Formats: sequence, structure tokens, C-alpha cells
Amino acid sequence: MDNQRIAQVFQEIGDILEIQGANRFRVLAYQKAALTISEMGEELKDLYKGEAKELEKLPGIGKDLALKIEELVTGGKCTYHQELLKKFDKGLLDILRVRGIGPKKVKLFFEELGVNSIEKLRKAAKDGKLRELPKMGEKSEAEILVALDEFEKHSERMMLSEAIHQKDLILEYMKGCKDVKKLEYAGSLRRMKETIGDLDILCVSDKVEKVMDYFVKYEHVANVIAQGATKSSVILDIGVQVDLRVVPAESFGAAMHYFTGSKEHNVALRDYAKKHGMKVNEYGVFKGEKMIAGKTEKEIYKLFGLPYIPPVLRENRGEMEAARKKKLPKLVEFEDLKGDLHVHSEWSDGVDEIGDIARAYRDAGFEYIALTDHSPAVGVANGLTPDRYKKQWKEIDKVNKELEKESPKKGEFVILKGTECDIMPDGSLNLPDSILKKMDIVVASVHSRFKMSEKEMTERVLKAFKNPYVTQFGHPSGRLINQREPYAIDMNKVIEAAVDLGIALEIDGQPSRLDIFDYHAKIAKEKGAKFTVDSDAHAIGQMQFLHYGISVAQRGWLEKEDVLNTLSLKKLLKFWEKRRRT
Ligand code: DGT
Ligand code: CA
Ligand code: CA
Ligand code: ZN
Repeated sequence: MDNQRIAQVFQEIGDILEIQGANRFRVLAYQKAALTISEMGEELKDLYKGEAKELEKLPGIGKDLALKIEELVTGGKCTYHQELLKKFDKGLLDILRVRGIGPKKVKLFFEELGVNSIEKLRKAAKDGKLRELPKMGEKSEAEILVALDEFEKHSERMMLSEAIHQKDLILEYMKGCKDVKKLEYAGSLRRMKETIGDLDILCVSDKVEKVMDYFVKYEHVANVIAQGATKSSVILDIGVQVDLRVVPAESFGAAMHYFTGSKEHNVALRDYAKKHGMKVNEYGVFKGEKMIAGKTEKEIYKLFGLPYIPPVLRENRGEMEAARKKKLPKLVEFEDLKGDLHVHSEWSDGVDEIGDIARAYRDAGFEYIALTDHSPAVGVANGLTPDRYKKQWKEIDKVNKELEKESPKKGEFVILKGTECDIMPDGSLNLPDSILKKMDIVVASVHSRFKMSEKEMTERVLKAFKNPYVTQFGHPSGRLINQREPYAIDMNKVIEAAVDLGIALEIDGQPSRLDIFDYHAKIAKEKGAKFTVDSDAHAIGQMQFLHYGISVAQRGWLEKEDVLNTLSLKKLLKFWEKRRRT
């Protein structure tokens, strides 16, 4: 069992005891131990070495706690914790996490109103029941409703796009503090994970107190959770947690590495270090007591004879092994993209005119786009009928001619004729072949009947793949982050069929999609699949969604050769031409 989980167990014991009204010092002992353990660089299971006595050397850990840790690291369970949970309603622990509600109130609400879940608490507050309880009133009831909203917002993970935005704002603010010598962000955001739990910021300063004071005064701070000598945590008004750590300059690289994670990657590197007779933690790399590296991340990897592993790969999905064999992928970059193959215009549910869209992409340095307005579909506004597509083609031809006249001054640019065609529940495409065959690009997507069984959905998609005009499978999982789970589908079968048939899997860069999943991309690449990285833009400014798409591609280990829209237009069309002839 790792430190984080052990800390959680102790935190839970502390909380339960507190709600039950146990002795304050007992409660505090568990809470303090939880904090100490969660902040430790070294894993308890490594420190333990078969002797509980070793653990008693840690601050705040006495004999009793040491024995509990021993139980946890050896068996993954703590008897006392299990006993407590048997007689305790776990919903009460959730309620305790709501801002402003302490153990006394949890107890009160439960005993008086039977409130043992967040939902029941919300209902009781809405029904005006809380205000009637002792020491409560209308105002405190209203405050609980506000805190509940905050709680729910915070319990969701942030979208990558939102996290980047918040990070930019707070770094900009922190740069205004003259005592900050060095400033970087780490955590899952640096790994460009699709969703972010909290923001992690690191800095170097000789005046820690001043920096911490400055940090908690950020105008968007709603709540200061902790303000300490090395770490402070705040909740922003939008419900996002930000952790700031001040670290020694000579340890900056080691801290960046440690707090970039992932935890699993850290564990893998630590094991690797151990095999080489070294120790690595957030302060540096050590041989015996002597620190031999830590100022930069690069020197840490180098010390182990490894090439630099980019943060997007640090998920313990084989990157250590690949690094050791000098087989890390040469990741695809945004600059490699020559076009965007999934773009909507005002003809369906987008907002811009074809000419404006094309010129914007051209001026940004791209060589082509595919206009892929929707076919008529449930839940999609303004889907195009065959007749409307024919009209659109005339418009595309017209704009392409204009663009040709504007070149070579501005560089060559071509708009491809495409569609995002719905895959109907029975697996047919809702446009006739006579239309599809005149398209350069056919993105086939599922936009309806998401609740089919895995077998039905897989058959539905595989049937659509049989249509020889389909070039790519749009947003393959169908999930919407924080809104809709992926539909059930056998992704392995889908990947195999796509490889066989030369259909590309799309990486949709829309912030709420980021779809196909990074780990499916990695599996698919290993099976020889090709991909497109698209924006799915519905407005010109959304061209930048390609950046998010690229981050997913990188997290899926994709290289330039794996992504079709890094090809020149001629080579791209040739790739699919083969398939149409068969
Ligand atoms: P998030 O915030 O849930 O999106 O994910 P992260 O990866 O940003 O996680 P966070 O903020 O809890 O911690 C930042 C990094 O600190 C994490 O990626 C790795 C490191 N870290 C945190 N806890 C532990 C731990 O118990 N053991 C090790 N080895 N590393 C940890
Ligand atoms: Ca984080
Ligand atoms: Ca954090
Ligand atoms: Zn779509």
C-alpha cells in the first residue's frame, strides 16, 4: 500500500472518531499522521524493512500508529479502520468534506433528520429543514447550499483547456511577486492529461513567507486550505484547488520531476534508481547521504543513463523500458500538421463562412482543410441533405478558385469536400453512396442511440466501416468529459477493422471530447492504425483545439508517420484512394 492510501485510512479514522465525539487528542493524532504521511517523499513500505520500530522514528508516529502502518504495508488493511467502518455510515464522511460543515453538524443533521448523503443534505437545505435545527438559521442554511454547489463543482475534474487557462492566469499573477525567483507548473497539467484534478505550482524563493502571503491574496481565492512553510493550498472561486510549493534551488529539477508525476512513473524511476544503488526523491538523487543531482530534470535522467522522458509519456506505460532501450517515440508535434480534416461551417452547426474559415487556416500556415458539415441527424442542428451538399460543393469550388488566384503570394491552399456522416443505429450511413463517393473525406460518427449493448454498438460501427467511402471514424468513444460516459464498444475489434480497411481513427481535439482515448491510441498504433488529429471546430478560433488533439496524440505515443494529416495533400488522398478501388 502506498503513502497516499495509508494517509487516507488515517484521515478517515480521524474523521470518524471526530464525528463520534471521541477525545480531541486522539482525533488530532490521526489527522496529523495523515498529513505527515501524505507529504513524505519516501514510501513507508520502503522505510518499514520488516520492523515497525523503524517507523517510530517518524515525527508524530508512536507505537500504536507504527503497528497500524505495519498492518497496512504488509496486508493492505487496518483492522481498527475496518471495525470502525462496519458501524459507520460512509456518506457522513462526504458531508464532512463540504466547506463549513464540521463533525458536530454532521452529527446533528444525521441524528435529527437522518441526513447521511450529499443528496439528502441538499434536499433538507432546499426544503428549509436545516434552519429549524439548534444553532442554525436561514443564513447558515443558504451558506450550506452555496458550499454544496462548490463541492459538486470541485468533485469533477477540470477539463484540460480550463486548467491551462487557470494556470496561465495564476502564473501571470505570481510573476508579479518580486520574491519569486523561479516559477513553473507541474502535475497532471504538465503531462497534458485530459482532465486535471488540481494545479501544482513550484517556485524558488528566499522569502517563503512573503511568497505564501502573496499567493493566498490572489483575487480569485475563495478559501485557503493551508498556508505553510513549504506548501500552501487554496480553492479558487471556480472550485479549483491550487497547490503552491516553495523548493530549494538546488532541488528544483528533482521537485519538478516528483510533482510532475505521474505517481506511477515516479515509483518506476525510484525502483530503477534503487537497482543502481541510488535514491531519488523530491529533493534530488542521492548516493548514500550525498546528493549527486537534482538541479534539472535532464541531469536526473542522464545520471541513470536514460534520455529525457517528456512529461506526456510519464504514465508508467512502458516509457522506462523504452528509454532504457533508446526506443522512445519521436512524438508528433503541432508544427507537423498540414491540415485539419474535421471542420464545421455555418452550413450546418458552425458559425463561419467557408471563405473566412479557409483563409484563416491558410494564413495560419496550413495547406488544406476538409469541410465536414453534418448530415441530417438527431440532435444536430441544420444537417445537410444531398441537395444542400451539392450546393455546398459549388461554393467550395468557387472559394478554391479564389484562393488559387490569391496564391502563390499567400501559398497554396485547398478546401476538401467532406461530411461528418451519421452512423445510423442499424449501421447504415445516412447519406446515399452517390453523394458519399463524390466526397474527398467522409468522417463517420455516432451521434445517437448511445445506450446500445456493446455487441450491438460494435456491429453498428463495423457495418459502417464496410462502406468503401468512409475515410475516418469520428470521435471513436463518444464520451463527453464530465457529461457523458463513452458508449459500450469493443474498441479492440474496432481498431483491428480500422487497420484492415485503412480507415483512420480520429483524435478529436474538442476540449470536452479528446477522443480517441490516449491509451487506445497507443494500442492502436502498436497494431498499425493510422490517425487524424482534428479540431472539430465550429468557429474559426477553435482551430486551436488542434493543440489539445496533439497532446492526446503525444500521450498515445504517436509519431508523425502515424498521423495522416501531416502528409501533403497528394499523399493523403492517395492513402485512401487505394481503399476506394477495392
Ligand atoms: P491530478 O491533480 O489528480 O490531476 O493528478 P496529479 O498527477 O497532478 O497528482 P497530484 O496533484 O495529487 O500530485 C502531483 C504529483 O506529485 C503526482 O503526479 C506525483 C507526485 N505525488 C503525489 N503523491 C505521491 C505519492 O504518494 N508518491 C509518489 N511517488 N508521488 C506522489
Ligand atoms: Ca495535480
Ligand atoms: Ca496537487
Ligand atoms: Zn461529431
